[in-house]
Amino acid sequence: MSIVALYQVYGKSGSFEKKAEGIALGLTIGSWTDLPLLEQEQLKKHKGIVVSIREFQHIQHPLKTDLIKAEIKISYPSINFSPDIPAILTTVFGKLSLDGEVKLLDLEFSPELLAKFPGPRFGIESIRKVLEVHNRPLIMSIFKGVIGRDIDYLAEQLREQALGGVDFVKDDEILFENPLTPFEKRITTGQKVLRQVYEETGHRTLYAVNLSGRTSELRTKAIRAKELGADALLLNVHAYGLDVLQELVEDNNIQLPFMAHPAYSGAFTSSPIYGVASPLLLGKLTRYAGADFSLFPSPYGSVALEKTVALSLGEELTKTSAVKRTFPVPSAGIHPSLVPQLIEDYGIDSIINAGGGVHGHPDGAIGGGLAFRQAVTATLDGISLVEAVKQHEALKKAIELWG
Ligand code: 1AE
Repeated sequence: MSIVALYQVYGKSGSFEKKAEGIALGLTIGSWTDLPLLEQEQLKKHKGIVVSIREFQHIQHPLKTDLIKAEIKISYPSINFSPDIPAILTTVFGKLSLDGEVKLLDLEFSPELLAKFPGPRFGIESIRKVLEVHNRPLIMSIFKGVIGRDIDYLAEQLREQALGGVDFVKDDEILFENPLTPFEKRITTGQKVLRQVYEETGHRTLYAVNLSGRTSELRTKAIRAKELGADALLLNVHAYGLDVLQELVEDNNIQLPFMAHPAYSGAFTSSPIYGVASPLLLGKLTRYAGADFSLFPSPYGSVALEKTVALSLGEELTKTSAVKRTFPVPSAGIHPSLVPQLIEDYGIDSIINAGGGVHGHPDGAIGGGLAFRQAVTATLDGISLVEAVKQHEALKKAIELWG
């Protein structure tokens, strides 16, 4: 069992062997050549191994033009760490993350190590079965402007969103425990509203409620959510840590789908020279920790990721692996005109997620949801949105507004 880490570093051409060996030793046994032969033999199985070094002669440091980029691969024997994300991250990027211009790009888990991570409990296929929607991307909308509002306001907003035909509604990630819309009340009210809409229209919408509070409270709250009939839980995973998500996902008393929100992750991912690559943190590790959905900034919206990064993030969530697939949810600033691009980039096994793009519709959230549904149907039927607006009033108003 082992884990192989891929790092991006900068330096002078020819300097990377020394740097790589320093990392491999520094994060494992500390020193090597100074050790007596007997100790070398004893510690050999614990030593990090430099697997490869690749110099990019033509890619310079963004600020220091005399330095070039290199990628270094180092393998760490799993005898050094317990099979959990905190131990893995501390092994491969613990002190190293504090030590100059190094970015952790990827981690390759050996099959034996990956077997210790059950991944999502539900995954794309099971979520689709619950909704009985199999041949299109799902559509999600987000409560907006609900801080300081009471439960009746939330109920009305939920009803409007569901009537628009969205598949999921999620809490805003900034809606925490509060006296006006407490967690349990949101669940029971949400159930009632969504049951009514289902009875009236035959359309099923699920609601992901924000699981928040101190870490020590989360398990009890999640079990209560399950008892009350919650559909799914939203978690600000990167504020809590991935292992908190994994604990909750693996708990047999909870058994609810988990939606990972990317709030706070930019603190780790945004720098081009430091931190952790987005496809690793919001993609691979979020999937291995068990999220059924991972939200991330899309390449086109208001808080955009670079396109290649956002695409490889989606791939990490859906590519063949021993663990189930996680729904990619490219988000932020999404409106109906972006639907063809979203489907081209993420395929149908993805979720189209919008807050302002639903509520900002001239006909409110009902019109917003409907416009998204119409844009999806047209795109999958091979009809351009310019053509589709001739038939669909809600879509027409959305395109007039957002372009
Ligand atoms: C990247 C997360 C997006 C999110 O949570 C959110 O609230 C988006 O809102 P809109 O669609 O940008 O209004």
